[in-house]
Amino acid sequence: MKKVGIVMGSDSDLPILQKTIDTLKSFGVPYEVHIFSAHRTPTQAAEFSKNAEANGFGVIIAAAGMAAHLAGAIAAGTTLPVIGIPCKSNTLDGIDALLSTVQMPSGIPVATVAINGGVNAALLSIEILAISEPELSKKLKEKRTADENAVLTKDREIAAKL
Ligand code: RP5
Repeated sequence: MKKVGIVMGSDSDLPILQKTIDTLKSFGVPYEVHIFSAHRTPTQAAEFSKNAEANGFGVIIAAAGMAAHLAGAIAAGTTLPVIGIPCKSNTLDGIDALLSTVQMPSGIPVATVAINGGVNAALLSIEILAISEPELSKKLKEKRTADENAVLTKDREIAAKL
C-alpha cells in the first residue's frame, strides 16, 4: 500500500496532526511524518515534494498556520493529491491559514479540510488510497456504519432521558 506523507510547518502544529496520525493508525495505513516549512526550510520541503511519488507516497497531507503556503508549495512539486489542513494560531482564529490554504489559483489544487481538521484529512487520504485498496474501502464503510449506530444510540438515550 502507498504511504501517506504528513508534513507540518512547525512542531507547534503537532497536536492537530496527532489526530491525523491516530486515525491513520486505526485504519492500518502506513505514513511518514516530517516537519518542513515553506519559508524556514523551503529546499527540504521542495525536495520532499519532488521525490514523494518515487518514494512510495500516494497522497500528502500538509498542515500549517498563519500565512500557510506549505500545502500549495508542496502541491507545486508533485501531481500526487495534496490535502491542506489550515491550523488555528493565536490570532485571526485560523481564518488566515484557511484562506492561504484554500485559495489556490487554477492549476495547482489543494484539497482543503476545515480549520484544525486533522481527522477529516486522514479520512480523505484513506478514501483516496481506498480507490485501489478494496480492504480500506471496506473499513471506511464499516466506520460509517459504526458512526451511524453511535448517533442512533445517543438519540435513543436522549429521547428516553428528556
Ligand atoms: C507556520 O507558522 C507553522 O505551520 C505554524 O502553524 C506557525 C507558527 O510556527 P511556530 O512559530 O510555532 O514554529 O509556519
